Amino acid sequence: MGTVHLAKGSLLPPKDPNKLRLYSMKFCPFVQRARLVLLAKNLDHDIVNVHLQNKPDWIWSLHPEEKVPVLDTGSKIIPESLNICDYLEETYPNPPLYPKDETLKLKDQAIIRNFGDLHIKVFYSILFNRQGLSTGELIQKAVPVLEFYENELLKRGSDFFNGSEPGMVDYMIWPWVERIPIIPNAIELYEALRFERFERLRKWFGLMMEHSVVKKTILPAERHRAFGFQLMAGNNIDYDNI
Ligand SMILES: N[C@@H](CCC(=O)N[C@@H](CS)C(=O)NCC(=O)O)C(=O)O
Repeated sequence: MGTVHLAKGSLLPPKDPNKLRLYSMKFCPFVQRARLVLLAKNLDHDIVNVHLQNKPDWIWSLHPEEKVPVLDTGSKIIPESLNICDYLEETYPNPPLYPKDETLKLKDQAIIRNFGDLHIKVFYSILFNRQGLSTGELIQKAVPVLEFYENELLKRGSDFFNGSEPGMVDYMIWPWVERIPIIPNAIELYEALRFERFERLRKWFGLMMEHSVVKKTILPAERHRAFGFQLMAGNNIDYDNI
């Protein structure tokens, strides 16, 4: 995916005016959101990877906090994953990733915001487990979140949150679900969570793993894990060789 991660001193590569450009980092879950939407809509784009530990000077002109993802449309520079995905949805409405009904669309947007504000934090608190919680205590943290999505699928009565194909909710939460296997005690967690009650979520996970769009962005758990180790160790991250 894309080029090597460009570091300080590297020049901004020339841009094809007819192509969208995504500024990226290979292991970033927020970037993955934007990639999923670009791929779902079959939009021609190029990818410029950025070395986030030794950032090139031009990153500042793209994002006020010097983060990725950023989308360059040719006429606009759009920072932040949700801004990018909503821009793509408005500008390239096919296939639609939100329900047509405005009330249902607002509900999906609320779910996505809540995922970002709360559930991502639960994910990282389980992943890093800085409080040294037991597997049982970690499960207590995970269950209400999983129940929320299980019940939502049940109420919607569909395989995906968006119906028979993934939509914005599916794509916006997927990158963190893909990273669940890197939780150190993921296997014990899976064992303990093998209840009937997450039947729909388990089916959703299997269908997402096999979906043609999602498959193009999936990285093996070993690579996510290797990235996580380098990040935690505070070493120079070898973005291009993980
Ligand atoms: N709220 C942002 C979060 C993006 C973000 O945190 N990106 C990370 C990489 S995964 C980043 O660029 N970090 C660089 C930094 O914090 O200096 C979004 O939704 O796009």
